[in-house]
Amino acid sequence: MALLNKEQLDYFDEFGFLPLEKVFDPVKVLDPIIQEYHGVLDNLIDDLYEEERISSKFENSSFAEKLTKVMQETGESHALYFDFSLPAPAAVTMESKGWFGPSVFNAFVDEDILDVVESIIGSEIYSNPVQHVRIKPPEKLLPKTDNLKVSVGATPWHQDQGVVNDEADETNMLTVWFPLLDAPVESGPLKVIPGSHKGGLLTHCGDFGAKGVMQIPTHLFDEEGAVPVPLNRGDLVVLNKRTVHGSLPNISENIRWSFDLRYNPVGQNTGREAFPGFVARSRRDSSSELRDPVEWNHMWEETKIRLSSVNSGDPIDINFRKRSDGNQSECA
Ligand SMILES: O=C(O)CCC(=O)C(=O)O
Ligand SMILES: [Fe+2]
Repeated sequence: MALLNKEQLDYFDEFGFLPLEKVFDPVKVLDPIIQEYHGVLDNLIDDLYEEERISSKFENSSFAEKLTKVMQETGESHALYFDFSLPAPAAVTMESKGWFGPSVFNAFVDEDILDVVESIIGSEIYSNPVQHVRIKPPEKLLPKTDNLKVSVGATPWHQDQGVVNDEADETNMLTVWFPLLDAPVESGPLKVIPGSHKGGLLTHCGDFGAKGVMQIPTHLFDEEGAVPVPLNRGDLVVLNKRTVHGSLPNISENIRWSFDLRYNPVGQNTGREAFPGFVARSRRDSSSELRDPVEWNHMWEETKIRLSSVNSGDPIDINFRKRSDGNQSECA
């Protein structure tokens, strides 16, 4: 993929999002990740089986079937086990799980993806540590617990600026979302409000609908204008940090599996400074680019050790997901 053209950049400026087809090679970028996650799921299954929390290891089942069974039998998504992140800093312990595998890292620094990012935020690109994998089984197969609804149900309306802390308010943060499996509308891809990035940061209400979930009340924007963004493997969508978005429910027969990554210009605040980012591309100083997946893995391991020791001693108040703005009277 080459750099974006003027028409594409104008579209992004006008609507605050830009879906792009066939940006990268899904066989090269996605298949190794899927392979890696088979191992992650099997490890989780071994752990849960040992703890007698599941009835079987589901050995002859597909990835999707195994994951669904695990969620059905435990009533939990185990989302953190798969995620390339850590819980909120105050909750990090040495037992915290996450997945920081080489194929995941390779996607973060994929040249085709970085070309798109460079077109929008420039050539000095920092990988922002606000990043998630989301694996959502068909809703009809899951127990209707709040816990599962929050972690693997449809994502409520928000702006990404509203879910990082306010130190990043001046940061030119770009969200990159792509599916690992084809994500048609019924599988629950993103939905966006075109042009909503022009209206500034809206109030995000805590515990709205479900506990711990930040969401923008629908009377603050034009929900009728929402458009779904179905994508196939190899496609991606980029979002402005103020574009109002969420995701649709997964009413399909298959899992809905996506990565959402964020990038900002080198030197700007990530909004989650307790977690490690890295230089993904620098035309000015290519020696500053991180290209070693093992080093990236170590950075997260060290973060876990550091935050665990803080938590087991004298807990400090780390600024995470904290915003002082927003008019809470709009949340009623
Ligand atoms: O994939 C989802 O359900 C939500 C993703 C999202 O909010 C994001 O990419 O910023
Ligand atoms: Fe988001």
